Amino acid sequence: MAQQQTFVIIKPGVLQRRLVGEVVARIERKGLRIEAMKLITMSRELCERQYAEHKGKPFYDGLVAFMSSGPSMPMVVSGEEAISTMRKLAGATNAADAEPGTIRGDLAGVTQKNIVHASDSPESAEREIALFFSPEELNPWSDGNHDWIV
Ligand code: FUP
Repeated sequence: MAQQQTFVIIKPGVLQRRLVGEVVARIERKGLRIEAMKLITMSRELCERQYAEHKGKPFYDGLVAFMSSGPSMPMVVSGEEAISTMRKLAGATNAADAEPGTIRGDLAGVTQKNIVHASDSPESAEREIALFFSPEELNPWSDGNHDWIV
């Protein structure tokens, strides 16, 4: 089992719904490590770079408008198999398909506003982390000799 870094965005609307703690708590309870986090309002240009793969799709314009509509919280999250673990915690993209028990299943009613982004591959994670964070903003840490995580 490999240690990985993944990239997460707590999307616009989560602050307004006072759900940041709820989302962060789920990431922490799983034993993942938050190694970078900030609060920003994404520019349209940053959204376009983040979601370049979706350019031309029917939901693209709405997605860019939504993601730049208010404050969001990009994060770097690390841990064992962090990429797939974080995708499972997030749940299915489509709000109606997301299973109860997942972040989207419990908190998202609308697909466009589906609470969190989580990278889908090591290549995406690397690209997205570099897009949002400088190397100095990353804070790697370990649990040392304390085996807190079961
Ligand atoms: P995910 O990897 O789960 O974030 O999903 P995608 O990369 O396929 O989609 C990115 C974002 O586009 C989703 F989080 C929400 C939005 N989207 C829609 O609004 N409608 C769709 O049909 C698909 C995606």
